[in-house]
Amino acid sequence: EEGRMPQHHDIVVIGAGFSGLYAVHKFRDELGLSVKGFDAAGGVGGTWWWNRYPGARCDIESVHYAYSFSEEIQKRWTWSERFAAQPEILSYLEFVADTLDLRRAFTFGTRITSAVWDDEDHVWTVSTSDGGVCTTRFLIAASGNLSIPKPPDFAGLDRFKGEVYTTSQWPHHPVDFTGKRVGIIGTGSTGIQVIQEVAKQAAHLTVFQRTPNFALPLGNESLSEEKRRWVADHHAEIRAGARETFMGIPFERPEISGTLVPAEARKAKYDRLWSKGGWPLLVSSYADVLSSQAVNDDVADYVRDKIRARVTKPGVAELLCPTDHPFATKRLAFETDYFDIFNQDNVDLIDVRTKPVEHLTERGIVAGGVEYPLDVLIFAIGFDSVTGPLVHLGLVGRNGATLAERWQDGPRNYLGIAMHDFPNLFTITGPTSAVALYNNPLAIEDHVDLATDAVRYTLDRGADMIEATAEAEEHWSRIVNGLLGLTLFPKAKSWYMGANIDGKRTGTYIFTGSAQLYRQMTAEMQQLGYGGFVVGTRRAALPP
Ligand code: NA7
Repeated sequence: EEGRMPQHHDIVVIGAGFSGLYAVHKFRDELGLSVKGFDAAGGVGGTWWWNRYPGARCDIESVHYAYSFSEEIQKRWTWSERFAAQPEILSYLEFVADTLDLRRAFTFGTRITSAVWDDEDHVWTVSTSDGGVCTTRFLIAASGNLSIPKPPDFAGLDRFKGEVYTTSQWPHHPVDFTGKRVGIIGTGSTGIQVIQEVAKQAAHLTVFQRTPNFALPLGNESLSEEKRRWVADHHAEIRAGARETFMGIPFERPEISGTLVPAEARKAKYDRLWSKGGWPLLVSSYADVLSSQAVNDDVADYVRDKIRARVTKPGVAELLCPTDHPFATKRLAFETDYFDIFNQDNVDLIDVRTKPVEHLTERGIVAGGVEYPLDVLIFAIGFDSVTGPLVHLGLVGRNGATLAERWQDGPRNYLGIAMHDFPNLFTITGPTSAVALYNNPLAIEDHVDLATDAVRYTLDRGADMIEATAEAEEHWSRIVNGLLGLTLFPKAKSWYMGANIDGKRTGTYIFTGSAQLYRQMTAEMQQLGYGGFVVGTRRAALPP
């Protein structure tokens, strides 16, 4: 209605996943502020609302892939499997939302189309896809790192007459592959999960692989009633010390270096860690596995030998052995029978590096001059990661600053959560914050706690604006670039490096130090009275 003032909130939260739910709880229920949330999805859950493809499962153990802030939630929820599948994690987040009465804060099915900073009134004006406009003092981007799908740009896609699915936009009804010829493009964590499920059902499966990935055994198992109860009752003990580890999971500590350890001892260690399932081979072997090429090669050889021992079809094992990037410099995938399914008669592996996908026809895919007829095509090709979700929010900072233009050479910010010229905006698990290598629920709690504390600090001082300085950004860039330079990550064309999207600048997108180091640095910043930030009012900056 014309002339009506837009509704004003203290806080707008973008996203209703792990981050957004906790943010609403903290700002509304702890700080007592007025909070409005938006999510493009039809309900709470974030990534676990969207990624409903068969096989979708978390590869962090369920007891650790959960909030830690509420004793009540930890006690009341039990997990049915060692590693929870998507439906169970979604139910968990719905349970949390109901327990804390969070849903009523949100408008669902509504996307943010722009958010513009008003440098006179110190508010953000937020526009949404339903045509709504509101204003807010503080803006919390809880929009995730993997929420903008990479668009499939294969020639002739609209000509293809079969069914087409994208894993991260999977329909809410079950998809039946029985009797069908299915093609899957993508062999990252997602592809490896969905391939294992489809291979059990489809008449024929063709996997189009560009880069083979390192995949380790997951070691999933269902938990007995007794075990479930025990875990729920012992959360505190099980999770103690998690935040003082590299990854936010209390794994066995690695040895400092693999370089001086004799070969038999290394092998014995790998065997033992391999059999545990999940991350231990990476995080509990040697601390220099991601920085020493020699140590990394040693682990990589070990994994390749495991693949060769399982794949019996002639020539296929070598195609499945990753050789173009160091171990774990693309995100590790986890599997149960991934390598075995390639021994099935109904599964074919096509190497699209030697037989590139040329185009689609009405009937299927043409690769390397051969047509592969398909009834169903599945894209598991990843995301415009890390920066994509923020760039898509249409943020306009002071003097018309946009992220697309600011971040042309890669992301720049302070501690991964705040930006100069974008005051009163906190990016939960933003670029170069500790999150890609840090157990996400804990990382998210840390970031939201920090944002809440920053807002409280600002308001307590009678101020209405907090902003990172340009110098602090410069300082942070040097730290994260320096840390990345110590690692082997730059050797992979991965989403960690921004290298999975054509035209995207590769660079420092992730924090490669430990969770512990990140926590020490943010704590120090707080002890210094928000060092690197300026706190002010509409009239003037306040003295520190
Ligand atoms: P990823 O890890 O980015 O994997 C995408 C996969 O799709 C990967 O194998 C890519 O091959 C492949 N891909 C992407 N584009 C193409 C084209 N054009 N042609 C052929 N193959 C292509 O995404 P995921 O969804 O698996 O995982 C994302 C994160 O979700 C994961 O890291 C976890 O944190 C959870 P490439 O390697 O680029 O050669």
